[in-house]
Amino acid sequence: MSTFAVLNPATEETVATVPSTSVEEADAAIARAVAAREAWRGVGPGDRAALLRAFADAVDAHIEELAGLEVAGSGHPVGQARWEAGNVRDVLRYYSAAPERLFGKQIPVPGGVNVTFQEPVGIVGLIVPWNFPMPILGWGLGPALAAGNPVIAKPAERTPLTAIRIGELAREAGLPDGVFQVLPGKGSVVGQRLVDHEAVRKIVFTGSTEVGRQIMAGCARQVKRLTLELGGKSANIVFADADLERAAAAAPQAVFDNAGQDCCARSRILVQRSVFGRFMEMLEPAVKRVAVGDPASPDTEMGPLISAEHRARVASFVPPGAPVAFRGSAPDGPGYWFAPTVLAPVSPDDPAYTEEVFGPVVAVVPFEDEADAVKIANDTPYGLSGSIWTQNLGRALRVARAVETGNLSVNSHSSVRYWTPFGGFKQSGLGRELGPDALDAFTETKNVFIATDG
Ligand code: TAP
Repeated sequence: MSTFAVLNPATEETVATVPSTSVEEADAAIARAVAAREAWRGVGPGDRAALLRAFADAVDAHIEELAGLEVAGSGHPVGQARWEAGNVRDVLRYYSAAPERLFGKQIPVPGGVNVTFQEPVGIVGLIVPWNFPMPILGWGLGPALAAGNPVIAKPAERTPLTAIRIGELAREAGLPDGVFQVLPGKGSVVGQRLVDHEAVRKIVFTGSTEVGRQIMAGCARQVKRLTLELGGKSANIVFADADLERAAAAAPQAVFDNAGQDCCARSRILVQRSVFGRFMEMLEPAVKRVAVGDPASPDTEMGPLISAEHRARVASFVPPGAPVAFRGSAPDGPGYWFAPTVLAPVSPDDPAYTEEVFGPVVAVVPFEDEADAVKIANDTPYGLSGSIWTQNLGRALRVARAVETGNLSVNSHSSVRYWTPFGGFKQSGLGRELGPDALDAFTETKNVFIATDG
């Protein structure tokens, strides 16, 4: 049996050794899910809701343990890791309300009536990246289970620990055998098998645009349903009339949260030229204040990067001679540390300006007017997120409509909530189902005509 060593990104020590699932083991898990499908679908809405609430309670009772696993296995600051575990609980509770509200329509037609049913789509494969192992798992798991589907999750090879524990908690909470299984292992083996196996009827993929393209092609071969959330290169647009102090204070969090390993990171800050100098003066102390260090300390705001390879990739965006305006700090010694880094002025063909860095590096760019800001913001193949800072509500709405991106915040750094939709434009994917309509993506509509004239 092959295994994978999970390393603590802050110490480089081995935290756990996890078996890598083989294709044969993946097939056996899919067979268990097939066996569980009818029984899970047949659990009455109220009972399914009660099981989801019991599952949420089990997660709630283990928040500290789950947070500890994420601190050790992913290097997330403990405050953030607690929030992430709580997010899984909250998502399960939110979707526990859905089974009892999952009903179709009745449509009068000549000679009878049509009725519709929202049927579970079938086995759902969740392929999860390493950057937010818990929330991204929960966002697929909650609506998929609520709609009556068995779920098989493939966590990222590097960060399987919390998913494995959440899988155990589901069993302890009473979810029947085969309804939720977690298969740690390689994307090219387990993930690919979920995409290729005919019994898996939907894939929820979050990850890189490159792998997303392959998954989309694989799903197309079997006309398999697909949720696709990919990369981003989002803009944080600061107009001259904004509350500059607030915008500058929030900008580090908007890009350095999770050490910049966030698809929604606002990794380009666009600042109106007339206030560029003042904004940079305010941004510098805010960046230097970011507390980078031991993820287990409650005061830490930013931890290490996930791996040595990833740190080398991030560092390649800041080569010798790069236009570093200023940097924050990071510990020395073991651990995959990288100090928050602000680049300016940046040329429009600099990879730090054009590509997703997925690390704590931000490019600050001046713009002239509203039209120029929109043009620069849209000058990317991605379209996931972004922020707009202005006191002018009309401008905020105009710019929000003009920026080709799925999740925007006005005068705030954050836009992702499980009870609101999560869009994706251009090569950032197809959008993610969150909010009250998420079950539409985990059910098929069945339409039945009943003749009343015979
Ligand atoms: P990927 O390399 O794309 O990996 C994502 C997941 O896919 C992992 O579980 C990976 O397994 C698996 N995988 C790899 N090859 C596969 C294949 N051929 N078939 C099926 N599954 C496969 O991305 P990453 O490095 O983990 O995450 C970083 C990227 O994800 C960034 O570009 C980021 O923007 C994006 N991301 C997007 C979002 C949203 S919400 N849009 C959220 C988080 C991350 P292994 O672990 O074995 O490689």
